Amino acid sequence: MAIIPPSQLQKLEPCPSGPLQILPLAVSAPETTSGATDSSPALQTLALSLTIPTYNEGQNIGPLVERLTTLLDRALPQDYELIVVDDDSPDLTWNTALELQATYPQLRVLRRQDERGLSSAVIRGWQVARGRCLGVIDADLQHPPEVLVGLLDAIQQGADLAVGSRHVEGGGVSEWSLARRVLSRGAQTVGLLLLPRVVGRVSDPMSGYFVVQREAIAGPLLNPKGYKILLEVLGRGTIDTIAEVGYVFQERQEGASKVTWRQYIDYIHHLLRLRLGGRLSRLHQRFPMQRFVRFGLVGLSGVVVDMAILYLLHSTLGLPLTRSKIVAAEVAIINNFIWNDAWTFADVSLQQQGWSARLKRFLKFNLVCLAGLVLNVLVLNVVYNLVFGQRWAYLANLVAIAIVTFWNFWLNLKLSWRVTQVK
Ligand SMILES: Nc1nc2c(ncn2[C@@H]2O[C@H](COP(=O)(O)OP(=O)(O)OP(=O)(O)O)[C@@H](O)[C@H]2O)c(=O)[nH]1
Ligand SMILES: [Mg+2]
Repeated sequence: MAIIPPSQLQKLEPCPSGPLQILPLAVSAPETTSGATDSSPALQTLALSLTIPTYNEGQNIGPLVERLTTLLDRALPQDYELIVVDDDSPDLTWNTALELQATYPQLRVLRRQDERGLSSAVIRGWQVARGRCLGVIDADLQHPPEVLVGLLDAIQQGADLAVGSRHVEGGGVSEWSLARRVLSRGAQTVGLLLLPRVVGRVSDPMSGYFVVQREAIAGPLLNPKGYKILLEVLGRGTIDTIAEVGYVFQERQEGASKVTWRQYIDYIHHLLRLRLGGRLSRLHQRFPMQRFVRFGLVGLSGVVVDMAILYLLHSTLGLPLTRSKIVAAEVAIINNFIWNDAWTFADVSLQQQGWSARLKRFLKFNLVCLAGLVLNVLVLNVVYNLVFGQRWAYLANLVAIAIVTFWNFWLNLKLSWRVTQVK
């Protein structure tokens, strides 16, 4: 492992944490809890801040920075910055970038150690940026740097967003296999179906090469998932005018791709999140999803207990079905209470410690479940006698348990475990 001198480490910029939100240039960034000087963009503004997300791009970063600075020194002399956001690459890309700073003072380097992921890396870069325009480019030279000039021109002519596109005139992909072309187009089609008003606004919504006016995305809380940061910008930003500039996606010369199947899953997740937007978060507020999942898992453990006891009493000891079921269900209720109290509603029980409080909770829980038990026995008998016939007691019991689980959850939620009530 290479030893990096402390003087080199000092050149790293602190990485922002907290909400993924871009601030307008006039507003100072909130002070960090560590008391570190914030990366307020108010100090000195620039025309462009270009973020370069990297992971193991040590061989590419030098040539990229050289090509970009040659172009930008002409287009925006002294008026731009390049921000490398490296996720602590094993090949020490961040250190390679730091070494470039001697030649390219407009280069800033962030080494992220607490977070991972392309989209959030881009936003972290924009959070320390001083640019009135914010851009992103891949580090692996697949995005031809020359196209940046066209993107900047489009912004200068009034576009809120200028996107490098493979699907307009002048655009394309160099040597993609048929499979990759199909996957890329397939992903776009899925996007069009799920989120037509966002994905349909540009010809290449999968592009990771674009420049956007800061004010078009300053404000809203960003919440990207995976690779497709452009979706987030289109979905949450205030973007009126969009320009597209064709570019040919080059073959990677050095380093390895980081694309895996995971990115496709993240992409669908991201689309759904944008699609459901406020509705999903409102649902989250109203419906305690995590508790429900835990309640369901505890319920499942209760099913095992219930089944085992029923088997023991009815099949092994030969007791009548109804009596066996009542005992089995009560043992399952006790099991469920213990787990729910210690896990599902642990936060509530912590506030009400002591045996008497616990006993009260148990009695309440039991009362609610008693209603469920009566229902359970009724359903079991109806299903057992009328639907499945004498041989299918366990299947009948499963159906009864499934129905009663819903009933129990609903009742417990409304009556006994309601957080507002017990708090
Ligand atoms: N900071 C950071 N950068 C990443 C991460 N994943 C990928 N990148 C960078 O994001 C850019 C795009 O990633 P690639 O793996 O090249 O993805 P791609 O260009 O869609 O696919 P290929 O054609 O296979 O290269 C590159 O500059 C990567 O180094 C990550 O988790 N964190
Ligand atoms: Mg690439």
